[in-house]
Amino acid sequence: MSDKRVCSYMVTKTKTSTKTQSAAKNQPMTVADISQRIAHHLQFTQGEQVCADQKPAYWRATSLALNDIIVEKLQSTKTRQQQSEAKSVNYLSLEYLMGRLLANNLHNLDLYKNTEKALKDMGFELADLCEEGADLALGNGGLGRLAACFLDSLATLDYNAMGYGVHYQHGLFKQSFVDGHQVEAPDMWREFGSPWEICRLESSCTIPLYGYVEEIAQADGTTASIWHAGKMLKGVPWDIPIVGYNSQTVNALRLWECRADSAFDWEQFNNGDYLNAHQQQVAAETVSKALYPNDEHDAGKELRFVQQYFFSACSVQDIIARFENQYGALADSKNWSLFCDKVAIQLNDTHPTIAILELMRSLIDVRNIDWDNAWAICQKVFAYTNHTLLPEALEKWSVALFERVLPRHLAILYRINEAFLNNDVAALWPNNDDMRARLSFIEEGHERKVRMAHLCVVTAHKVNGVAQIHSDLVKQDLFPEFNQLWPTKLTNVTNGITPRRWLKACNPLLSNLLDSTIKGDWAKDLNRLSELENFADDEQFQQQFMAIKHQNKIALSKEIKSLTGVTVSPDAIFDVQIKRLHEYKRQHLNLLHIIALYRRLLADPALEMQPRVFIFGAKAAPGYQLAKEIIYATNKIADKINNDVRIQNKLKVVFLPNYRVSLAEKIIPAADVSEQISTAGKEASGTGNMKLALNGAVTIGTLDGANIEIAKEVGDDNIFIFGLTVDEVKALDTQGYNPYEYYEKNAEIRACLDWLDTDYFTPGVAGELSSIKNCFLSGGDPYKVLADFQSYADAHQALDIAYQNKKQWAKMAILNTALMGKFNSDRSIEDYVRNIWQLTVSN
Ligand code: 26W
Repeated sequence: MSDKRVCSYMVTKTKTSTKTQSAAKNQPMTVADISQRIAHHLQFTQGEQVCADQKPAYWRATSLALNDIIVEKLQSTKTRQQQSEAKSVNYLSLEYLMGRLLANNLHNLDLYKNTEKALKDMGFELADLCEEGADLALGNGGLGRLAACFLDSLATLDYNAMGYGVHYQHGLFKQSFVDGHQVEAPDMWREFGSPWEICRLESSCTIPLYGYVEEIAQADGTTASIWHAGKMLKGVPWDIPIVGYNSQTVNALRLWECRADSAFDWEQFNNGDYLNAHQQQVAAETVSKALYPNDEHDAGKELRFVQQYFFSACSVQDIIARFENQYGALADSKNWSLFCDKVAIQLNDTHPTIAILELMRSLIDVRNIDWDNAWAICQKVFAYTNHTLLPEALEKWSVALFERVLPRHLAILYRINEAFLNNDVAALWPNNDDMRARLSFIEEGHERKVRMAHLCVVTAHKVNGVAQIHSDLVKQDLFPEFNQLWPTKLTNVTNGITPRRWLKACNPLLSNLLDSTIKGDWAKDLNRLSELENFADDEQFQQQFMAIKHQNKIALSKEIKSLTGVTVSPDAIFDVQIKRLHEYKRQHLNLLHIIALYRRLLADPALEMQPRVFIFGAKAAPGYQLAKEIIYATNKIADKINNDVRIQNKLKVVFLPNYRVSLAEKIIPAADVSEQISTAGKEASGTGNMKLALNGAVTIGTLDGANIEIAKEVGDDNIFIFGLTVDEVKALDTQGYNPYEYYEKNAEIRACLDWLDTDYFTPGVAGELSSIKNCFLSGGDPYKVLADFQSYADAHQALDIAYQNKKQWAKMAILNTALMGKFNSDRSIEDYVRNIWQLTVSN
């Protein structure tokens, strides 16, 4: 420990108190206040001990000190929200990709600079300490990160909102590479507890499942259903505060942890079988043990089904309990309609669909509300967001499994289905069995299945897609009959990203430049960035802007060196593709083009070409074989290219391991080029495209998802669009797509693919990369990589030429930053508020 540290610690130690003067007066925290709070936690929470590495202790003490301030604000927010009786939105999502919280919370409370000073006096760099925190990686990709951005915006805009999620013990797996292969290890984000969580024991709930339903005839001729559950789970909520940026509000993200219900299971198993009772505890804990690492693919496992139900039931019970706490019992008929005025529930994809059935059950069986009223409430309260059109991601659960785990819920589902088919469907398509079969919640076949999306669409008052083209396709291709039935139900809310995390916090150099160039707070009103248009041609500004990009590239080069051992030059074009690994996202198109560039360079070492570094970051679902093979092939090809002196460093390829939010925060500020190259019609929106463009990267992309809207904002001159359109992809499918044609006609494609059959990239083991060639040819190339290859390669050539003109490129980069105002998640939230949730601000 340095003298300086001992000294500052001793000084503050004498006057520790958790509530400091400036907090009490609601004034900004001074440096002294912050030091004092940190010292308090070092001494009393941590019981500070002298050890070699003090960073973890200081990170924790700083986080705890900040959390004290945040919790005070959370309490005052709660009081204010209760008094104003503002309607609340409850965001139900199985996934939240929160990333790290320290820097972001400090920025949002405007305490970053003072905390930096306080820690400097103690001998620490705040930026270094922030690196100590684990990412909260409780999600897979886009859907989970979107949920995190939305919570940030809801708090920033002072809306009354609660995020509900699962308190996974292990978030998304950690990824490393061993000889180029992906290896997974468990994520231990809270091995020693997290400083941000508060356990709300008082709000625990019990969740029944399994068992059977008894129907009892009532005196009035109706039947009452009594569910005799075979098992009980306990839901324990952990709250993570969500701090708004420069706002009055701190909301909460409530994450449910599953435990055995002791009263139930201990009693049943305790008699003479103490150890078996422990087994029950362990079994219950598996429900919230781990995040399912699949995106866009439904695993169909019972544990996942139980996880979804457990989560949905805890959340619904909690929503009702919070309502009844504030407004009185729901069984009181006056309060039914009040419930709809005060509560909105948003389903983040179909994963929490069972919440609909659970709310029906709670109202009918527990609160004696009649069917029609219960159904009317559900229809008013629920809305559903669709995030994907891929058929393999559309959830279907086997009826047999449903019946075994949730017999009462299945009975409710059947009744909703019957009413829907007999009333709505029969009215528009009388005597049409084909239509009944198509729209029924039940897919018939050798294994009957429940179509979760159908229940969502029929119940929800609004169903939205996440970018205009995606929403159009939801209407045209996915749910055309539902759109005919209810022409105003299907709508669009284009996704957005929070400019706080994705510019202010992750790119401090650019943020400072924007602060000094733009009037007002651009981080609160991102449209202000359009003022930069006036500077796009200004040479001095161009130089400043590009000098910052260069600084960020130097920082990323160091990170690349330490993560991969590869040396890259910050003078090269940094070309970035960061997202989950999936065939439809076409990392293998990027790879095929890299192979082509490499061939061209070998054929002509003097080839005129800007030096280029291709940077990948992607995790493959552990069971997704082809995705893993694409990672392996990229690593092997990278190895060969990076060590080939003949190409004089004109080409480098790096695959950064363990792509996650905190790594994205380092890559994005340093990117020159953003790869958004999915097959048209397959990427619902994309949000990485927005983050990269906001930080001054120029997009090379297809007319897919939000790329289309980005292109509209920045203009055709400031984006490189290539490839088939949605209509052309459809036409090609109708006509019959044959990848062999491209292989035969295009010599470059043929040479690149044949190269993969040799042992050139995998010395001594010919054919190790043949699976990649096969996925194009014998696999049928379902995502049309070969069809788009030439157009992609041409777009890259145009990009290369554009980059040579420094001023032209600077202008493009600046305009990309300037014109991203639309993609602020605050705008998305205001769209939801206006068109779907009908909230009012609570301040
Ligand atoms: C059942 C397994 C499973 C798990 C996750 C299926 C599907 C998912 C998600 C819907 C996948 C996902 O993250 N989709 C992405 O959502 C983003 C936010 O709207 C969009 O920007 C992406 O385009 C979309 O792929």
